[in-house]
Amino acid sequence: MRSLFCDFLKASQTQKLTGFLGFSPFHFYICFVFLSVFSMRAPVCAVLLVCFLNDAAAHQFTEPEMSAVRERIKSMFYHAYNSYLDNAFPYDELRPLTCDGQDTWGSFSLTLIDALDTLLVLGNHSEFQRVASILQDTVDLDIDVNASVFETNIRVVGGLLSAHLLAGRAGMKLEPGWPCSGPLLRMAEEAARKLIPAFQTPTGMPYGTVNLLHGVSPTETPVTCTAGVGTFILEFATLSRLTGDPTFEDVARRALRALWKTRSDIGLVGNHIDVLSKKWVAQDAGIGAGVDSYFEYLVKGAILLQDEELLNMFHAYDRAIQNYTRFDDWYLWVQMHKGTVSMPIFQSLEAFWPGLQSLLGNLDSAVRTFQNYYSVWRQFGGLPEFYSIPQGYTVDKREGYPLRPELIESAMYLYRATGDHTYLQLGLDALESIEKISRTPCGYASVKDLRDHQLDNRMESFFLAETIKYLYLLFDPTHFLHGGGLEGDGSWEEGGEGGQCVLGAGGFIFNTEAHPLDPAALYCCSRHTQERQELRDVLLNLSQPREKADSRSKPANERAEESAQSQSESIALKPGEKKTPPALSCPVQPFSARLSVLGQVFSDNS
Ligand code: DMJ
Repeated sequence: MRSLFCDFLKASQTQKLTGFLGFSPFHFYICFVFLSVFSMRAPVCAVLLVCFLNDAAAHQFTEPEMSAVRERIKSMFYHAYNSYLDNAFPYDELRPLTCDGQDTWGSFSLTLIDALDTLLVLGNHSEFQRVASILQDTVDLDIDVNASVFETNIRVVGGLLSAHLLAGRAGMKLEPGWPCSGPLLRMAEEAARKLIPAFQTPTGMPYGTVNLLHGVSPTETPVTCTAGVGTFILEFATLSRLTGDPTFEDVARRALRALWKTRSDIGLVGNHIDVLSKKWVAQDAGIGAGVDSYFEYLVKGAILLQDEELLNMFHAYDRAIQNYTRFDDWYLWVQMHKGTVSMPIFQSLEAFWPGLQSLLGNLDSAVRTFQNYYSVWRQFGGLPEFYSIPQGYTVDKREGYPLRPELIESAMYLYRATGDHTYLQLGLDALESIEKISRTPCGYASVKDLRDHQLDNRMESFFLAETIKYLYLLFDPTHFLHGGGLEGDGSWEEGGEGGQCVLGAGGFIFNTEAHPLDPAALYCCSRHTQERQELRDVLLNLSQPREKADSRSKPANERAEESAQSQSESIALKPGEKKTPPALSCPVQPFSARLSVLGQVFSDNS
């Protein structure tokens, strides 16, 4: 039956199914006939899907075809990017229908920060250098703006960190001590320091919003979404390990551990939590909006930091997720304490999950779930924000597609893992859809409604940071960001006076806004910090007054607590205050000065 049906479809196909709707009117007609005859929408459409997937996979892309697609992606990028610069900069975002700009998530030229590393991905070194220096000159974070702690972290801190780590490849002049110091790193650190007051709660879980000048407002709601609590470890640990200041990693870990302790008896977390009382305010458990990047960061944090604690947390959650929320390789929403289904819907944000599964090696499951999601894409030419699984259709008021990257991101990981050209076909489908539905003379507009292709006057910064980047990387399997030694020797050496760092050798970890982070740089700078710390301990021991030295004989846990307390008291800067670098924490001074302690200078060979 299945093969007969497939043959029938194939024979009747007059052209390849790469149109922006995926299904031609003929296929809708066939589906309709089968629905009427069998009244079994899901199985019939599954048969249709298998036919289409087989058909799509049948096409093998040649290198010239891939290269032509890469060129198309580049021109999409420049169409939007140039229009942002011409019509919207210095605002956060371009408004692609009215051809002007608006501030959305703050007032920090967000699109430019978010797009910076994409310039390097596309090979545009000179523009990367130009923009990096514009940002250093123009971005002011001392502003009276209420900003989302989560968004500022993933887009601003993440974007600047990634640009800092890629500055060497982009041919920028590097200061001594890079990658453990540098102007973009200092900007990222400044931005992150503005977020720290949000973490000063009794639980360690952060508020969702912070004023960049005044800290947390006394009237701020204590209710934060789960992702808003658990999506910091990648950026904050990177900052700590590069700069030698443990504050950032400490607060991110404290928040993660607090969240972990609030899971239900059946091992699930809900959607929104009160960060003061630890009470779950929204109790829907799932893998999509409000939660998604929490799980992503447990896995990627485990990889970036070689951290078993984070991986164990994820595995425990994953067991509960598979047990209670997974049905036919879809993931539903369930009540976090009872496991009963509360919303049988698929959300477009969930489409990152197959990519995450592939990082863990769960390929079979990843492929099946991807196929479910791809069927929705083909039904609409994009992923609606919410899709009702039983009804096989969009959900009221959630019909939009704001040009999100998640399905393309998963396609990139799955293509990397399987080599199956089905994923390239998805990429091409996505490109065609976006061109046909969203392109305006001024950029690319979010789709307000996928049913009639009405547009919204908004182009989110993640379109250039993520959607375009993942699309490009999907069609460039030997790009250095894929790691794996495909790019020559796969590594790139640089380093300050502390020694050479072999960068990029261990691949890259993308934060949830697609900003790549280099585990080798973290290792390299932590090594230098550790060496400096050991040296400092030796020197302090030699010169410390007796009673100070005595306090070191306290048990380790007491010392750790004291130091955590003094750190948490000192981490937030008062308005207008500038950070004084902790003694010997950064290798920015010349080597001999670095060893200047208590008035004595120890030279290289002393
Ligand atoms: C991005 O800002 C990030 O990927 C985030 O984790 C989820 N939402 C958008 C993209 O859809």
